[in-house]
Amino acid sequence: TASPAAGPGTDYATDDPFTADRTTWWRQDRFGMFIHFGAYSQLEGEYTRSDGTVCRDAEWIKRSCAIPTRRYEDVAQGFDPSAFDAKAIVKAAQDAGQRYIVITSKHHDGYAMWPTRQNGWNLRDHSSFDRRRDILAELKSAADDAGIKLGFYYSIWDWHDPDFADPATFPKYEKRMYAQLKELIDGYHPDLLWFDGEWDTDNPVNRWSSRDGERLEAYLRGLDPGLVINNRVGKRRVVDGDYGTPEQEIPDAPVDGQLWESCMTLNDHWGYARYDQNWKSPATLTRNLLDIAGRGGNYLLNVGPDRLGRVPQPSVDRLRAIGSWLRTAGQGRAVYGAGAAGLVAEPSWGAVSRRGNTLYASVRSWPAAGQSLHLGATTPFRVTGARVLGSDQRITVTEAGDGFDLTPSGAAPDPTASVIALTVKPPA
Ligand code: JFZ
Repeated sequence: TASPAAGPGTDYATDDPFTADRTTWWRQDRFGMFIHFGAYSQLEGEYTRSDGTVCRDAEWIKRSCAIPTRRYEDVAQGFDPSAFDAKAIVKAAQDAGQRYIVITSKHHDGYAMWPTRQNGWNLRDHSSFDRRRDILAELKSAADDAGIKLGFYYSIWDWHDPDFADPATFPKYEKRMYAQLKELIDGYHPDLLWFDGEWDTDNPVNRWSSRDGERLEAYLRGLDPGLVINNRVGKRRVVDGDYGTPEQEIPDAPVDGQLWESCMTLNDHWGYARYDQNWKSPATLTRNLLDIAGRGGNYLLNVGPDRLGRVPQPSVDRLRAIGSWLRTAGQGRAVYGAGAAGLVAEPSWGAVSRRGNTLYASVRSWPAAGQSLHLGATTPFRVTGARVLGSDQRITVTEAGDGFDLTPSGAAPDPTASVIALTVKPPA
């Protein structure tokens, strides 16, 4: 059984990593919704060439299917996401337990999803959509009503603007990009900007330099010092922006000295692809969130609305399943406001996060009756209490080898992952 509570002394609650700065909400919220939606959504992942053959891809379809610009512009002209329902999207995020939303304001195809004044290549001026509507404004208002933060993805790389490709005119492109970002900040007051397309490319050559990134970040901070910005604003992976966007889908350990966020898809595409039904299971998605939280990261999980703006039902169902896990028996405490556990080695049977003096061990392989879970300590600590969320069974804690054995008295209350909350104290 748990050892008796120790007397006063230092405790882990005082080493709370959540010192206040502009990233505080983001570090605590842990879980967000990514939305890939743009002119490419009109094709729903399939382009039929003039010879009748079909080429498939999602938000990269113009590039990977070599769609001539004029054809792609025709596609965009027919784009009419009349069923886009900001309230329904925000509700889907809320049902999932997602506390922020990041939507593509402009992807690599350069198409702006708001009525930008910098060019006509946007959802109001080049579409069949109701000219009075502005989906970013609708989303901002619905998110505000729900207390959900809103961020904008913005691609630096631009396939459409002719000034992008030519070094002589690149400064003109850059000026328009600055102006677009100012429109977004002044007009929609985003909480976060998620840059992309900063990398070296050909066709068109991407000349974005680390100095360009530094200059842009300083400009944005001048407009709104509270903005959270990802590191792809520049080319210096660790120092640019507020957090990293790891290339591995989920890093296998906490990342030293850098906040990070894994963005992932629910199926195999970011943008809508009608043929892609390779959905990840709710258990996998929930466990990904737990692994990420236990390694101190955030999870940005993507939906791709169809040509009318509707989030696919399989996405909504999976999001709801994750949210239902989080709402069960306070299991969300293993995620929100919790971070990398420290103190312990990541076990093979699950993930461990910590908030202050509480370790949350999320167990996906619950031991058979009489068997135990080993928790290896990387630094000495004591365990003064242990319980299973959503169950009144007892957990026997015994010191064993480099740590503790945890022996439950009953079955797993949750088949996806059951959370053992351990109260821990530094050694007396
Ligand atoms: C980029 C985009 O090209 C893609 O369409 C999508 O929007 C995604 C979220 O971001 O793709 C990337 C960018 C960076 C890496 C991988 C895919 N990376 O750093 O490994």
